Amino acid sequence: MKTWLKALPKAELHLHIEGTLEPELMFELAARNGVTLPYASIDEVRAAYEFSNLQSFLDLYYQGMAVLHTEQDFFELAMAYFDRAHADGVVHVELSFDPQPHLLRGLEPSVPFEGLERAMREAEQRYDISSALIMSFVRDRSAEEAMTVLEQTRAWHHRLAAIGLDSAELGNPPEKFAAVFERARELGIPRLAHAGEEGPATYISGAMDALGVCRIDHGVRCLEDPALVERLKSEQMPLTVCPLSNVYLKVVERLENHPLPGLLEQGLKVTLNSDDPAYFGGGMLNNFIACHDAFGWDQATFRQLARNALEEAFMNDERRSRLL
Ligand code: ES4
Ligand code: ZN
Repeated sequence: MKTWLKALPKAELHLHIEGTLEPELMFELAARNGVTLPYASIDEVRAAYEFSNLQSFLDLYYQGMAVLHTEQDFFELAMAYFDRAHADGVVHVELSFDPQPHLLRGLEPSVPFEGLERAMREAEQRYDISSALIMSFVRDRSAEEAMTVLEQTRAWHHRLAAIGLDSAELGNPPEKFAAVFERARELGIPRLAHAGEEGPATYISGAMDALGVCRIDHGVRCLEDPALVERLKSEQMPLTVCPLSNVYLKVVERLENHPLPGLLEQGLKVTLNSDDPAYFGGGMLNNFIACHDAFGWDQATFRQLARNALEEAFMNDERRSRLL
């Protein structure tokens, strides 16, 4: 089954590129850029990856990404990810990045954009992996700052597949960003948002109503509201679910208790994704294998999950029909 899951052509729709930073590269970039890390060794970094909730992870995630200084750093980060994704049988990736922490550290917007795009072109040539770029706003910072970043990155908007909304969910409901997402709609940019990971089901309907999203990242708490489940089903709203992430961040106690089987039974359009593979126990293949071990799904179920992702991907239709 593992061999079969590896060969299954997979599209990853929910991936934070800063969350692919492995400790080895973190140390290498820290040394290159003169950044002091609060760890003595790579083992110490890995030992720190014990999370009690989303915030305890985010603290390490923002600290780790501060080693990224140059276009070349972003290129190497993304290329290292593409190498592993290719080995996992991934054929398409939608990588999101958080511009705000990088801009706040003094980087120019061109640094992440140009570095990531060079890696995306290289992955296409080297591995025939297609990809799309998503710019995500940090929801525990102000809507005004997000609006400024949206305007400040105008020169790159034509290269974005979508904008997203991530980081600390509780206390930062989607409505806070209604004006920013309305501006993105006017500019013709598709919109996504994390919702219903730690936040309640109302954040999922809020993201649809106030932000006009075409996809919900996570969405696992939708089962708390049967009317919402009906709506998600009738609209076939994609949910980019991240099984191992939910275990590592204690959204569920163990994968066997994850609502995934219930989401599928309800006829929802679910995809499987890795979220932050360097922090949450591995990439796409590990997520697929963990679901096989926890739920005993057959090949038809995995084929459907992979198909859902290809159908919903930002990908040209000629490539999509070739992969489907
Ligand atoms: C994230 Cl798992 C998760 N949730 C919300 N925001 C994030 N940013 C990176 N990983
Ligand atoms: Zn995420």
